[in-house]
Amino acid sequence: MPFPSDIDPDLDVFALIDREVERQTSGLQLIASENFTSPAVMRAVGSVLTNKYSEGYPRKRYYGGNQIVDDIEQLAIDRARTLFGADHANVQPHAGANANMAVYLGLLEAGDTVLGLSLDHGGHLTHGSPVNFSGRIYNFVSYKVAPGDERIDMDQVRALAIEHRPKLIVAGTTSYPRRLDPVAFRAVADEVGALLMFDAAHIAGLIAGGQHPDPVPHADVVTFTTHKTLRGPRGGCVLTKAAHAAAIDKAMFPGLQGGPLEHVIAGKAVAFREAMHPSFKDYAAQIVKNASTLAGALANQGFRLVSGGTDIHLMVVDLQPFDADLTGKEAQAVLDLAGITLNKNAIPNDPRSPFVTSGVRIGTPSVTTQGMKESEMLQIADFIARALRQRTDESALARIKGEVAELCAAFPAYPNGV
Ligand code: DSN
Repeated sequence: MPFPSDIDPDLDVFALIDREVERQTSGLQLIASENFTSPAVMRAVGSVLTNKYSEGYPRKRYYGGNQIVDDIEQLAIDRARTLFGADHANVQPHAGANANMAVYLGLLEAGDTVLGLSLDHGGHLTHGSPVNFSGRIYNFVSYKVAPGDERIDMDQVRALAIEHRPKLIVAGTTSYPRRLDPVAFRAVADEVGALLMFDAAHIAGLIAGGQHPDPVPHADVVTFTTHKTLRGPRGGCVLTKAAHAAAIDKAMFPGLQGGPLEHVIAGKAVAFREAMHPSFKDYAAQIVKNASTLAGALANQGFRLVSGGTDIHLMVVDLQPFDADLTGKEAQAVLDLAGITLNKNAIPNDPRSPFVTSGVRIGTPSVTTQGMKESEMLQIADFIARALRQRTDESALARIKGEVAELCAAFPAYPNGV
């Protein structure tokens, strides 16, 4: 049977995609976990590989016809190992949450004790939140940032590890603006005989680009997503020491997932190759410089930076000193009207609920992909402050949206179209 030629209803989808292209490229994308992936990655992800079932692993599949898919997945594995210097890579996780789930399934028993950063202090749902499978199946104990400097306090991590004797320690964050110290986490894990998992979801691109201490030599397993600072397709990956390879592979399939998304795995292979290019080091360095400049400029506008600033790709901004009545929820909505996309975010010990919050999180991976540098960061801080000061003035917000669109037009994410 041919494909239907009367596809008018489906054209709605493509009209909506065109509108999303316009939204992404005419506004500022400041969500710290997002990026613009390359046309080459999108070509792989949009390929006929989506047609293929390939449960299993290269040369160990359950269905026929996987000769080429095997080569593609092996390429992705080899490139991940080379890029990060890892013993073993599993490139099948559909997402970062699946990568973390496979590690827990492979290395733990239900009820085992795990140490992780509290969600409201910058951790992830899968680091033991009570509403997530991780917090329901395992006995997570949370560490927090210190009340004074709002940084992870390794003395507290050590004290909790000695008190609770976890089987696994999770080092990793989603809204924490500072580097983590893999050596210090390894020392605590060794002292209490725990395994160490490093969740590098946000910072994988910074690690690949030499802008963050490398956790791979120190952690038993490193999980990450491929679509954030690494700039690949949406998905996850697990790197392991050789000793854990079989357990993690078995947990991923058949333990957790069915057929791998080979079109996405092909996109990961492309992205790993792109991240090996010498220009990726410059990209990672510029992300960090941009974040630092933007944080400084926002501080000059009267905002407070959680922990006093940033040394990675993101910052968490406390809105209270700028305007005590302004919530993260309102700031997100107002900035959307001005063509600036970011997300509300709890600050440590936030007096407001996670649905309202007193802060926002801002990241520079996307604008850096567009080629923006320090001087554009000063403009962005100015747009944000002006929009929030004039938040009840619709025409002022429309004016700023026009200025934002002008800036973005000068830095096209996809100069040759998508
Ligand atoms: N949703 C991701 C983030 O924004 O950090 C984490 O899963």
